[in-house]
Amino acid sequence: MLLFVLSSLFYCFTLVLGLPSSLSWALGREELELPDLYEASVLELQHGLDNGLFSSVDLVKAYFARIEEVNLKGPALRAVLEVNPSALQQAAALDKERKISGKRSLLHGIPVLVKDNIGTVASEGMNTTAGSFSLLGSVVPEDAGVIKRLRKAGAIILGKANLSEFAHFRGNLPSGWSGRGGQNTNAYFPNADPCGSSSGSGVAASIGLAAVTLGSETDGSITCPASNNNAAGIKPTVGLTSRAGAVPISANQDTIGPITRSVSDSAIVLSIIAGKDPNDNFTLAQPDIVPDYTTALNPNALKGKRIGVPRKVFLDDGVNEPAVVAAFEEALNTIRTLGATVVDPADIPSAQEIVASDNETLVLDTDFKVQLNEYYQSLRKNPSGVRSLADLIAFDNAHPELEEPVNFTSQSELIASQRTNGFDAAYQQALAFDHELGRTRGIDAALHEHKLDALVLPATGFTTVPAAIAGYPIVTVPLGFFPNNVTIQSAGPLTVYPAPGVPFGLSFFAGAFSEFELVGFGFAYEQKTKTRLGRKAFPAAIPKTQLKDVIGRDQ
Ligand SMILES: *[C@@H]1O[C@H](CO)[C@@H](O)[C@H](O)[C@H]1NC(C)=O
Ligand SMILES: *[C@@H]1O[C@H](CO)[C@@H](O)[C@H](O)[C@H]1NC(C)=O
Ligand SMILES: *[C@@H]1O[C@H](CO)[C@@H](O)[C@H](O)[C@H]1NC(C)=O
Ligand SMILES: *[C@@H]1O[C@H](CO)[C@@H](O)[C@H](O)[C@H]1NC(C)=O
Ligand SMILES: *[C@@H]1O[C@H](CO)[C@@H](O)[C@H](O)[C@H]1NC(C)=O
Ligand SMILES: CC(=O)N[C@H]1CO[C@H](CO)[C@@H](O)[C@@H]1O
Repeated sequence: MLLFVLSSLFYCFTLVLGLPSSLSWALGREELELPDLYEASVLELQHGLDNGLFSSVDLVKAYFARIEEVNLKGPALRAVLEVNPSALQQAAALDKERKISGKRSLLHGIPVLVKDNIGTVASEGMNTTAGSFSLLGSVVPEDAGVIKRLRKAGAIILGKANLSEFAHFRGNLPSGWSGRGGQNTNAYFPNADPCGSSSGSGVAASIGLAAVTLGSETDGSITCPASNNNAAGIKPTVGLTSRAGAVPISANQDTIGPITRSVSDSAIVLSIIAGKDPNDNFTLAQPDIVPDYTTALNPNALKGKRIGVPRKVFLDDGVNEPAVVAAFEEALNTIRTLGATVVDPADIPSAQEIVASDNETLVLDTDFKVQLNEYYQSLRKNPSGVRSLADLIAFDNAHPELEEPVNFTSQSELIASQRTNGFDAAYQQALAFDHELGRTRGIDAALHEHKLDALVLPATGFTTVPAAIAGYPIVTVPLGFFPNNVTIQSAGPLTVYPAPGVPFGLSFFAGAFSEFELVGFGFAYEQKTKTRLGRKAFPAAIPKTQLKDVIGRDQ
């Protein structure tokens, strides 16, 4: 309301004085009217767009400039692989449409950065490579299912985010590294681990290099970068969002979801990308109606709920940083304050077996070979000549300067996957065990036994595994930051973790298609604590360009 009055006043003012808009922005009112892009929410951006304070063209220009400031220059975060050469043109068309017929959705004219394993048509000018030179210049048959939904909703694909190459399924490599993008790093401490595999999406969300981002998760790849980068993330139930057109690991575990600065923004994005897609038959098993997840954003959502703490294995053995443990115990008190009953402990019966089992490895190794071969075969064109997993291994070895620089040579996952024998009896057995361990004797059993609405754990450690093998959802929100005196440790040849000020998150998880409830729980906790606002990125990693710097300028 206040914003609206101010903006009307502003328009009277410019009209009367007839100042060119670039000048009037210099008069000091912008602080009152223009959102800070470090933190700006989708609703704030829509408010500004609807009221003509700025356009989507301005937004794209501002985000491009912010990427330019920190991606290769300054702290060289290497979060973004490519920006969309068609984005400004698309933004102009969407601005015009907004004026004529209003907005199509809450994502109309909103710039979205997507992980580079999510296919976008080459005619637009960007590649889809999962970070690998073996896919540079490849032509995908069509946009990925989630990209089709984003475009239909009026979103602008701003660019492609760096990632752990092949979503961390290449080998024993540090998170956030890809042949094409190099080592992506965290904005909260120089050279800190951004976590992966959706590292670029997490880092970009954390400092406002885009309005919102998409990542993908097979086991931890949305929730961990959300955790390390002070962001909110939703890892949807496998089959809620389409994987069609994404560079695969496993149809049994892959899922695409948002990483954003707030649960509200994630809920907005999920409401648009969720839904059935004939090109991904796992999506046909979802409920017929996609809920409007924004109606789950209730600060009292935890009231009267029962939230369980599966301490055995996942907390006891999985989390050893004192700062995380302390913040988690405090979070349990907050959850109680919000009216929930905390059931502690509420163990997952299969906990010990889950961490001891190699069933997941066998399933993923097998699925990856079959599906990656299919992916390469589906391409209209691939200049590298790579058409299979076997070709990929040979390509990497033949191009060490691109794909195997010193300290980044491992292809152990590719090689293990190449050795698998398809969907044989051992595979079927392993998949059945995974469902039993993750679902029936796992999350379902814990929920049922203790009459719970959800489970809660720090996002670190192996919290992601039960939900990964079950195909179940997780909502992650900021929990805290490592203290200034934490001992800095190595996380790879170029990265450190933990380190002072590096964030960590809190994960709520439950059964299939429980996103609506989990979004509510994450939102209630986020609104009560506002942890994200407790710390900012290190100064050099905070982009300086704001909307006032681009409005009314040609550049
Ligand atoms: C990505 O692909 C487009 C064409 O599809 C090409 O023009 C562009 O140069 C490529 N980007 C890079 C970084 O090579
Ligand atoms: C999806 O289709 C494939 C064949 O196209 C089939 O093998 C698979 O079982 C189907 N999966 C589901 C979940 O329906
Ligand atoms: C798969 O899980 C079952 C049940 O815990 C276990 O008995 C079996 O050894 C596991 N298989 C592998 C390959 O780890
Ligand atoms: C860091 O500081 C806190 C409180 O100021 C103290 O309790 C803790 O022992 C210190 N940790 C280290 C590793 O020095
Ligand atoms: C490789 O890693 C080692 C140890 O992490 C480091 O000492 C060395 O400088 C690295 N080499 C290069 C070329 O980065
Ligand atoms: C947008 C951008 O800065 N992309 C860069 C990502 O990193 C690669 C490798 O250093 C560069 O070639 C791109 O220009």
